[in-house]
Amino acid sequence: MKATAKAHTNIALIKYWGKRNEALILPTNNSLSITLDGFYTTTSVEFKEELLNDRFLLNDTVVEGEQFQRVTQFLDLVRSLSGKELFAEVASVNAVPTAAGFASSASGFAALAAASSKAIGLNLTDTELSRLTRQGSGSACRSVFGGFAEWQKGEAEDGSDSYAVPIAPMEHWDIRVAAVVLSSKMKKVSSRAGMRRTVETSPFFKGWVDSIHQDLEAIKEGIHNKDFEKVGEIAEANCLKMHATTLGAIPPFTYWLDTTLSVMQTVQQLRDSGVPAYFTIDAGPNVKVLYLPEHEEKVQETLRNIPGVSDVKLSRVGRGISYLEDDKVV
Ligand code: 2P0
Repeated sequence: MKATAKAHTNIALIKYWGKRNEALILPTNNSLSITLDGFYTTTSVEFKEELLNDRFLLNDTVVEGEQFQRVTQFLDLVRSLSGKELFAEVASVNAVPTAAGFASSASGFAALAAASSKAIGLNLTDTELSRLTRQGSGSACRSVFGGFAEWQKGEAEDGSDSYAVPIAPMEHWDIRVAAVVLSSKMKKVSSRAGMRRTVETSPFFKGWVDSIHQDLEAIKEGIHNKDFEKVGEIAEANCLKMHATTLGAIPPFTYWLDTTLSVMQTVQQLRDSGVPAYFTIDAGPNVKVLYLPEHEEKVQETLRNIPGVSDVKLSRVGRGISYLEDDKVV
């Protein structure tokens, strides 16, 4: 009863920002992301008769507290789906530098969902796996798929129609993402708390939700036609709208640092000089820059030279879940 799965992080071009049901992790809006090959988590899960509790090792260190609780609560879902009351040993290795500002929860929960459901004998379709993964962490449901994926928010109160669907495979389009690392400090407002405060108090939240449909339709057309300028413009504007909602919250907050603005301005200057590049930012200060392969050298050099930038990590579009045996994909 053992399985190992590998899942990659993703970066949203249309952001998930706001829940309509916190317990089931149901969002207020659809979102769309690129799965990234550079950052991933590999997780092994083994269910054993003799265990009296779950155990969770992350990078060879035993994890307790809140992080452990989230893993064990997720395993409870897997146990109840399978009807088997067995505890598990979970070992994860993260190739997602926390400092790069990627949510390791996306690759983490996608790998955990895939490995645990396989180990316990559930034979899930990708849709079923995405729906299960969502209940660990919302953005993780998009990492079940490679390439470009959309999380459909669904309408049902039980979440049965809230899962990700593939929009285009990784081979469709070679676009690149540079993760610009500014700060490794823990953020003051977690994305969960930030979403909640925004939904409950920001007068801009309605405007955010109302604008999503148009952004989604346009970006899907842009992805289909490989129209980089169109995709970049929509992604950048969508990110700015998401961050604008936090300034209207009570109390107001922002994830940006002064260096975040420096990177944003540098990206705009790159564009003015004829290099198409666009930024997007998640619930943290670090900036992700979208660009095309032919501009990799120029983009990387420009970003590295910004004062306050500590690292720039490059990634291509990545694959969805894979299962491993003896380090080989099966
Ligand atoms: C996203 N973010 O679409 C957005 C953009 C942050 C900003 O998904 O509470 O860790 O586990 O569902 O998925 C971060 O939120 O939140 C996130 P939960 P998650 O990628």
